[in-house]
Amino acid sequence: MLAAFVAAMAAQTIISTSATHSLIFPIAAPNTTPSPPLHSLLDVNVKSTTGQSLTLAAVTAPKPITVVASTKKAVAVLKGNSDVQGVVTLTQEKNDGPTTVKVRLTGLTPGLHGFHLHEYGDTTNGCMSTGAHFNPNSMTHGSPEDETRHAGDLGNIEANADGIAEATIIDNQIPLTGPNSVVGRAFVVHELEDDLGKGRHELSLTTGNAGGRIACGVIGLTSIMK
Ligand SMILES: [Cu+2]
Ligand SMILES: [Zn+2]
Repeated sequence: MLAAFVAAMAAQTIISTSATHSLIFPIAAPNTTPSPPLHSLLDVNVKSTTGQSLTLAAVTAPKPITVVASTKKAVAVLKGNSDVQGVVTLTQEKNDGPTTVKVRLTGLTPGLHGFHLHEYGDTTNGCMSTGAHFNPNSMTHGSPEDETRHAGDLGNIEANADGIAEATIIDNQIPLTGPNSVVGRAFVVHELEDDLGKGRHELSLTTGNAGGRIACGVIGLTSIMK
């Protein structure tokens, strides 16, 4: 009851320019439907005078609130100058937790293909303008299991005889929130296998010598209900 009262008082403070003062049902703001029963969730949408909306919620019942708001989900649709195409989804359930990446690509040549998260979500010049591997910690190229790696180094995906690659990758360096968020960056799938920094080629420590960029897609937020 106390929590509800505090919330109601807070709401009253904000809506006082547009609603009459009432200490009994101060939450009866103009755009709310009949007052919810006091034992249920109180969820009051309040329009402030500046037009911003604000949600106040309080629970008076003993049951705990289930917090789902921290889950983030994103998606990238990969295409390029080839028959390769597919969809990659990313889900991060906790702000500091790992991101689960689900990949499904078709049209590949059978075998291994380098799969990276590149720095920019810029496809003005096709996959070439997505920049280098996402590398916020100024590391050299490696495998996803290595301590020394680009954050965007996700290793290889393997296409079967039908050219289909399906993979689930769980990684700690590609969050959907915070300063190193990968939302707005891009996935790139390559023509060749990524040598994971061990190929002794001059490109091994920058790109894994994975060859051309055959498809890419920009990461954008999507509904967590999907
Ligand atoms: Cu790449
Ligand atoms: Zn790399």
